[in-house]
Amino acid sequence: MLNDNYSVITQNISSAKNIAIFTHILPDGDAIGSSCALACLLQNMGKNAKVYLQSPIPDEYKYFFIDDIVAYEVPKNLDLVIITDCADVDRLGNFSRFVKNAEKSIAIDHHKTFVPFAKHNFVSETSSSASEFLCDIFNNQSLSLDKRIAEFLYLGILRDTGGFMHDCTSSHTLRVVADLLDYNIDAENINRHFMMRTTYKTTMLLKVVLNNLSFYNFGKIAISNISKAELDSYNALVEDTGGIIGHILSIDTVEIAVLITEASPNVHKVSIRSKYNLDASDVAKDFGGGGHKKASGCQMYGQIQKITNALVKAIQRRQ
Ligand SMILES: [Mn+2]
Repeated sequence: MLNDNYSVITQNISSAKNIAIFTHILPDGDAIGSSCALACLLQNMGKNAKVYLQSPIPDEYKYFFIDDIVAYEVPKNLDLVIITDCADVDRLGNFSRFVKNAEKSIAIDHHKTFVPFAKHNFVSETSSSASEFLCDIFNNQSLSLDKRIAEFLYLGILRDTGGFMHDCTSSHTLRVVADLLDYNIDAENINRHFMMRTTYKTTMLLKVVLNNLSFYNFGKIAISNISKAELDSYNALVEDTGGIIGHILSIDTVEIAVLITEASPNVHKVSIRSKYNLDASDVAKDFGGGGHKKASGCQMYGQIQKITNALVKAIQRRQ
């Protein structure tokens, strides 16, 4: 059931000793930030609490010391399971069974698509991030933070708001962030490490993308691609293209940006971004994909030129 009585959370915590924290598979900054902040807070309260992940933590999060709060083997005899930043039970992957079997479980989330799956479910759709929502819960229950907890919460809010730029950033978000800054967190270095950093491979792929870039409709539509051979020449994976499409969309005339990446021969991962009113998910749906109004994707098969032409036509039809 859905709940806004946060004392249920503290009551469950105070009667538990061994607590496991889970988050969604392929964890992002908010998943890591919210779950690690909670683990630190619970450890400060003398609890035996850790975040359990089912795949190795992505390298970038090793910026933080996490060895004492992140583990991979879920212990038996858990008293309580808490799940952060997870919109539904499927996003827990293999760990969903631990939630189903748990006597006590609490989900804390911020997604509009949240489907209750724990014994107690807390969701705040107006929060930018699970991390922002956790700040509110900690405040409401007078739980004390420290610098380390504040840095994890800051990371979560920073990443889910795209550096306080997405429209999920409210005045309340910024007030919460102001309170976190009072813990003397190293915001400058966290910003640099998590928002302004790229890799050699990604930079080389950006070079390819700019080389292959073409424009349609007087510069409103921009499309580029990376072939499998080009990926291979830099020993790069599809994941290494992260952030590149943002460069295309940032061009002043461009309203719709498309990046086609050949993941394996003739299998293309298509990313679509929209700046204004054209619904990127509508275009993706034409090709069996989906997503949001401003960011969507689909998978397409065949020759790059045919795929490009089909995408341009699908976009032009909606202009
Ligand atoms: Mn989130």
